[in-house]
Amino acid sequence: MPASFSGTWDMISNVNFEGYMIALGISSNLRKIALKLKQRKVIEQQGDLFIIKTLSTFRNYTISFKVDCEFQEFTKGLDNRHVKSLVVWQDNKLVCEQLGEKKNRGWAHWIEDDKLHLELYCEGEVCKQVFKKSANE
Ligand code: VL7
Repeated sequence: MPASFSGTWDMISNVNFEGYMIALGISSNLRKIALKLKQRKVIEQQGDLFIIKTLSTFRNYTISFKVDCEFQEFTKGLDNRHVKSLVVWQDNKLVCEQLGEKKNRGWAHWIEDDKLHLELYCEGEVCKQVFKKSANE
């Protein structure tokens, strides 16, 4: 069993978020705002059921899903696209494929050294984010 992802996680690093946003076609004005944000993940996990909230002072984004069950995702307030998403376990990694207009789009989450890791992929760009458990828990 992988470690639980549940909890409140604060961003400590964010590498190539700019490249990922360019691949998604985000405007330079919006990128400038988004780049400055310290994102927070609030994750509720019950077995293979997940709610993942990405929070910031500017915008919030929430998805919920069950591992191995395809779902329709609308990336509201992000790039505003409709994608068909599927999250699976690959060893201890939670891996999501987001099928749609953008090729090679998805993400992977895992826990390593008490930190939450996230890679976001889009059309050859990889953004790497790391989060630490919030001091409030
Ligand atoms: C979600 C943002 C950039 C537009 C606003 C930036 C607001 C805070 O897919 C993601 O996470 C997965 C895995 O944890 C769960 O949904 C990443 C944030 C990516 C993409 C687009 C900039 C405008 C950021 C919501």
